[in-house]
Amino acid sequence: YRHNETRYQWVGEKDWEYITEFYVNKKILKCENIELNFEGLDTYTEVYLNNSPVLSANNFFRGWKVNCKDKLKIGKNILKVVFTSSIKVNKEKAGNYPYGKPITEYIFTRKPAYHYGWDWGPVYVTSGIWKPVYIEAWNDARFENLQVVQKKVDKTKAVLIFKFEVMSTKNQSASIYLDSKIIEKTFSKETQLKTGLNSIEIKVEIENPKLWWTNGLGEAFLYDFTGKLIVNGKLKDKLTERIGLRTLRVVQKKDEYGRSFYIELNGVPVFMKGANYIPQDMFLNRPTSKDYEKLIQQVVSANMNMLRVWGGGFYEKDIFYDLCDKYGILVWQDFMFACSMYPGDDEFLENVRQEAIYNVKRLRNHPCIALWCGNNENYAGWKYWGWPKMYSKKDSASIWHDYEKLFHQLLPEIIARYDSSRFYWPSSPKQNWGYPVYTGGDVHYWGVWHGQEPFEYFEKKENIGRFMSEYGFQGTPEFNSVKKFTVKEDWNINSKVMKNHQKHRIGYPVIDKYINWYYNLPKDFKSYLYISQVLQAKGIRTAIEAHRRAKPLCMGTLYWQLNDCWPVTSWSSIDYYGRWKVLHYFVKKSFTDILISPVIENKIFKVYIISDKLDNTRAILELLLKDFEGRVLWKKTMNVEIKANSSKPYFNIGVAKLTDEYNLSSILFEAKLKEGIKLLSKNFFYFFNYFKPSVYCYVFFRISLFNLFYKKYKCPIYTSIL
Ligand code: BMA
Repeated sequence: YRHNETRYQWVGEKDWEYITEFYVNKKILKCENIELNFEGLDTYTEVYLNNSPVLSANNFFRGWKVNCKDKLKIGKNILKVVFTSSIKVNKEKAGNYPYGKPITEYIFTRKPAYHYGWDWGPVYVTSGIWKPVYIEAWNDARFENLQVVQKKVDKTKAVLIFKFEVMSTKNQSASIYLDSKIIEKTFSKETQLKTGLNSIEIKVEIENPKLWWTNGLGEAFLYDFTGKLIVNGKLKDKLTERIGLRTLRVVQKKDEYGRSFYIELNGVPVFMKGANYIPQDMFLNRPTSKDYEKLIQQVVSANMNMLRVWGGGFYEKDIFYDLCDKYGILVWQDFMFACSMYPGDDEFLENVRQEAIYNVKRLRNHPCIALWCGNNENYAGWKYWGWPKMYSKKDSASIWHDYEKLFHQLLPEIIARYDSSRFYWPSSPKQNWGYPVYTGGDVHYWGVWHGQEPFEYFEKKENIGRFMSEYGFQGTPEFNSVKKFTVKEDWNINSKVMKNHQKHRIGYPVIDKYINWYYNLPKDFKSYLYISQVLQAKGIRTAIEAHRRAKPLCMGTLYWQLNDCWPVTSWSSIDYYGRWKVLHYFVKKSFTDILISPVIENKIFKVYIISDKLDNTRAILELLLKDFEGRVLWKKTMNVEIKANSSKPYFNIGVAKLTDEYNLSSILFEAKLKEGIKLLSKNFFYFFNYFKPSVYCYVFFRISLFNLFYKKYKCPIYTSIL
């Protein structure tokens, strides 16, 4: 609310103590094993049970279990949890950093990086218990984990191996039963458990299985399996797992454009349509299951099939992945490292190892997880943004060595061991804008916005890579949302409050510049909010359509960013309060499985049709030229057979020919695609307003400067400045 952020910084700078009391009865205390289970602690934590230390924790991203049987007593027990400010710890560690100044101080703490502030988020360095805490008491044996390995999956048969981990307190015989109501079968295994951890495998075969498909391609079918652990005729533990049967590969092979990078689902190349996802709040215990459900439904209704869980946030809660499984949304899952270079000492690496094992084991049975990715932009910063120049040659070699240990050794080893069928990708992006981007891997294209290039640059060949994992443009929240965190005196873009809720250094000036290029400067605050949203939508639609037209060269487009973690002017398409910006409506239209997309390429006006469907589609294409009074000046109707999974132009005409016959500045083009009476896609094209003269001058100036720098320093101007 308003500029509360500036008033509450002290909270993160202090240490905090949480104390509670709870009661334990005889029955619990008699159990062989009693564990205190913390699912999430933020972050440097000392735990005391009845005044005895029981746990020292140092990682937000994982759960902690401690045996506490000998510390408990019947009746009242006191639990004290003490948190040390991570700001203090970071400062201290930064002071001992062996290579001078670290790129950021948050690298020392395994906690969401965005808590320390981002270009769309405030600084709230939280401390506390962010997930449930409970006591678990058990006898004899229990399930520790289940991994379901899909050995073979096709239309005729699925062969699965259920790998149970069972903890036993003694040598004893046990049975495991596994059943699924859907296939109406029970599988079982008798086993001899040894004291400690045991592995038991059950093979399951399903004839003619129903496959799991992404949103738009079919049903995201899920099979429920229930496992039961029986010892001496008594049920000791029970678990349920939902499995989606699918094969998924990230295909990188040589082709006519370079090296591919696409998702192949159940043997079919699938174009990824989606967005980058950030945490839904600064305070992660706040979003409810309902909030998750609402957000993922908004993703589904915008025709998306992928989200990227970005590395500066956190490994999401189970419910997030459950919903993605249910609705057919694939997840590009980053490990939680972003925009920096991290330590590589043994203690740090061991901490990360435990975090990675914990999360990989927690998430690996979800069909929604498409791939694991090491980090966000750490490699880009090192390779393209000039970070090594901040250090001596020797130190930069050591920092890079630390990078390799973490992202080229530790994490891929963990994936190979715990989730071997999934693809590991060391860093997003592989390729950065300003360099040739189409040779392979994913691309973050920030020429528009950070590089202040016009929207038309989204369409340039050299800016479209094999998989566009980031690009974006800011828009403000709408007035109803702004009213929620402001009072009347704040209703000015330059007010203290509106500036506080804009975290990009030059956010508003950049928006102004683009408004000036494409529209006119708005007359008042409300109009500014409105036009900034229209502008954002126009820009991102240009990108999405260009990326989809470029299929199969480009096989994925994830704009930055889906959502917000507080009310702010940002790149999001849905604001903090869940309201759609104009962009989200445009995204929904631009992501339909069949899209008409008109464009001028090399002086030829072309009408593309892009289909993500797996079958050919017969449709009627209706093309119209209209003046601004709505009079039809020209009309053409054609029967078209749209090839499955393709992109190509179905109508071409030279721009010169059009100019001969029409005054292009006073007409518009309208294209409709119909299947019977059903409208599949509709789009407009304005020949005028392609851009204003001021933009031409600006672009000419930039390109000259760019070329000069490139020749001299062999890198783009932005990098040289950095
Ligand atoms: C991207 C992201 C974020 C950032 C966004 C907008 O590159 O990875 O770090 O918020 O740009 O600047």
